[in-house]
Amino acid sequence: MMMEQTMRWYGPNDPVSLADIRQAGCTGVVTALHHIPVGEVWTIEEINLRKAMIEKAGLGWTVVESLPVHEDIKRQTGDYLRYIEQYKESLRNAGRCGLKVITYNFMPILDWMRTDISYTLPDGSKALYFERAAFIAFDLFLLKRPGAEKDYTAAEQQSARERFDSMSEAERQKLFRNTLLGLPGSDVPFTPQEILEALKKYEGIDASKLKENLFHFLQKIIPVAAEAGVKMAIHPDDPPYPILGLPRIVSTEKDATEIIQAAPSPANGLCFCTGSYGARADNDLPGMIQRLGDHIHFLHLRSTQRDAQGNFYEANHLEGDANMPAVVHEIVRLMQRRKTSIPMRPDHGHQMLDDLNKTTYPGYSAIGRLRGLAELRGLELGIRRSIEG
Ligand code: DNO
Repeated sequence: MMMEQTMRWYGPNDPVSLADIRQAGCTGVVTALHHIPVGEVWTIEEINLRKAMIEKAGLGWTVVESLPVHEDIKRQTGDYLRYIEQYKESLRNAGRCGLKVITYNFMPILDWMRTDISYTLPDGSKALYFERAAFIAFDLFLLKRPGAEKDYTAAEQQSARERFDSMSEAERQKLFRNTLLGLPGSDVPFTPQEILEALKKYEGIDASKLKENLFHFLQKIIPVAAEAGVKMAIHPDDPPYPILGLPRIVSTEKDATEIIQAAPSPANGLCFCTGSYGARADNDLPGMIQRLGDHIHFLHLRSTQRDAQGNFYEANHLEGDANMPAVVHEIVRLMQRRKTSIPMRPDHGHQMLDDLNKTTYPGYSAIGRLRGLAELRGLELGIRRSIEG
């Protein structure tokens, strides 16, 4: 039994087609109804329409990424009770349509964050990059977040200043755009004022309050998910620590364990993203699979290369800091133990070859992901054969 091989597909407007994904060797896609505004119900009709489109291309759809959580739920403000009811309705509809896994995250305002989406590697391919000095320069000198200095040491502020002074105006604008790409609807240019207003709404919400809000949400939705036959998979924070003064609560093994304990059920689970958890040196990835494996419902496999300054870029899938052979070894054993196949996708990939001339979603060009998938598939097969003889 192999992992179920999928790729993320952003829907009909994705420049990477369903046929491309099928030719990469996938049996399914991971996708979402991106046209439905955050918080609104995913109806049976809309889900089935999308499913039919995917099945017509010879692929399956069982994993949702993502069913996003409305900001009101994360803050417990405004209409959050109505949004929770609507979330439940979407879960019931997803179950009725045969969807099995629902990926979501609980990162305030932002999703993933990088300072550079086309960091050129020695071989000429391009990767996503998080450069700490550039990020601090963004925070201090572009966003000008009140009180931001408190979060950084004098040495860090100094190197951010030097980094900022070395940038042209065009580079500064690019940094601003890149850093805010992980914001919902971020093809629209945000102004610093808009971001500062969004941040202001989180004043008074620290990590323990945000955790309380997540646990409350889970206690409401997990029984519904269980009844509907779907499993929830929370995606970790990326990068896995607080940024812009916002709390982050899904960054470590301890966080993941507390989340599972907050609403005990097989339906309360994890999207195990080796790239996000792996950006912290203190996360033991193979050990986390051993200890949390019963709750891992979806896998994002990728590796980052960290340095001592807190910078990291996304390495080739079998290189970088994640010990991918050890990770895949644990996954193979986990699937044997659970007697089930766990869906995976190669997370991100380098922009390379013909894709260097194309515009795709950052991290989601076809050829780099195809390379990653092919390497991971071979690694898994080799490990399985060596275990099973
Ligand atoms: C980035 C992705 C995340 C992920 C969400 C899940 O490439 O891994 O955007 O889809 O955090 O809710």
